Amino acid sequence: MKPLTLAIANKNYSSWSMRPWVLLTQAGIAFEEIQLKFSDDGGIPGIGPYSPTHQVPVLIVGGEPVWDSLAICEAVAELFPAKHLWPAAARARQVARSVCAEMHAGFRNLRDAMPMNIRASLPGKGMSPAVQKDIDRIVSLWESCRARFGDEGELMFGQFSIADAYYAPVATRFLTYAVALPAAAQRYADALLALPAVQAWMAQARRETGFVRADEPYA
Ligand SMILES: N[C@@H](CCC(=O)N[C@@H](CS)C(=O)NCC(=O)O)C(=O)O
Repeated sequence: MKPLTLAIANKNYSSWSMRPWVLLTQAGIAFEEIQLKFSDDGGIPGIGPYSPTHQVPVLIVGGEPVWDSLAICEAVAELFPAKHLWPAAARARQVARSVCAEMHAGFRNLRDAMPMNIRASLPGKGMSPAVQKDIDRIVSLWESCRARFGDEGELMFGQFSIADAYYAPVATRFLTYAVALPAAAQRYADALLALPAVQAWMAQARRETGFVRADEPYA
């Protein structure tokens, strides 16, 4: 049995599950996956034994739960220091932590109006001035991280880091809702979406057939 087990929900809808799954997969860290399914109201039957919050994602490490996506990513970075999951340079690492915290705590308008729905095509749905403001801030942080820290690759801090895993579900939303981006932000979104782990998650999401009413405001 693998020492790490990650419990997630539907790959089509569960943006918080996507982050640590992409992190572990892209970094080549072996883990066992337990996939539970949302009920129509967005709850997760069967999550009780795994997660003290009754939410996904939850990572089981040596039989003990680590819950909440940001804590999971931090725990994985600490367990696998050789994978360099945060940028190496101190200032880049501080900014990477800030942009992850900003995602974790914010962008509520975007998250509410454009819920992740990888297999759907919903151009123009959900757009409003408040959502555009969230998008403008994301574009600005992507552009500034790329310009300042992105020399060594195509990703937010050059090489793959937790920040990319954190913004992968945003890039899938921009695809689903056909959000127009400036060129540099679009280049970053394309590089992010092209990561093998992101491609794998999206392919599996597209094969899912479960329809979750709570995540389908436009159906
Ligand atoms: N802050 C948490 C949010 C987790 C979260 O909202 N998960 C959703 C699925 S993406 C969930 O478990 N929903 C079920 C529920 O709240 O009953 C994290 O970052 O992991």
